Amino acid sequence: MEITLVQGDITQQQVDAIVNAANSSLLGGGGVDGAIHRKGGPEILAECRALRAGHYGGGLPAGQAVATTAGRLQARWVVHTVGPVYDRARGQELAGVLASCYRESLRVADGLGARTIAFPAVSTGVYRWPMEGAARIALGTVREAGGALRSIQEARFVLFDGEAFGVFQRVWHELL
Ligand code: AR6
Repeated sequence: MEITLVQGDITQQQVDAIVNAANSSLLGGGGVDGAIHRKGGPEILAECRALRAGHYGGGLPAGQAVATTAGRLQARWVVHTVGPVYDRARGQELAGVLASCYRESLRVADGLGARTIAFPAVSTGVYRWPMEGAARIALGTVREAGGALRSIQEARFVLFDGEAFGVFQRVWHELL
């Protein structure tokens, strides 16, 4: 599996699966979540509501992932995951939850047969996770999980601005 880094808008990516930095309600929000629902249309929200009415009555717990249609987006699926809200006092424990977001998203997308997947920098916006630490967890976890996947050939990190892109590039070169 190849890991690639690009700067851009995740909703514009031509990939099989797009990962959404959602919240437990699965009912939408700002940031990546807002953009995905806005551009993907109401079909995504309809499937999210159905998930809430069924298996995820209490919401999607942080660190887990679940797939829906991607509606009008070019992708086939949106994989919703819920990152942890940053709290320095619980850094170690929450790092495990953030790593789980990436592992679980890969597992769900791989199970669907996705060959390409795009990730945002989960938890680094509204949830305030510092970019560098988040990049280490994201890149390290995806690299480690890559070996056990069957169908995913490319995991693409899509960073919204130049600063985040620069941090991910630097961390990736340090990990190599
Ligand atoms: N494409 C790629 N990256 C983006 C885009 C985009 N279109 N838009 C923002 N980012 P956030 P979180 C970057 O806040 O921190 C929502 O309200 C952004 O610059 O989307 O996990 C949910 O409903 C940042 O670096 O997700 C939750 O309530 C990164 O994506 C909550 O926010 C993640 O920012 C989740 O917060």
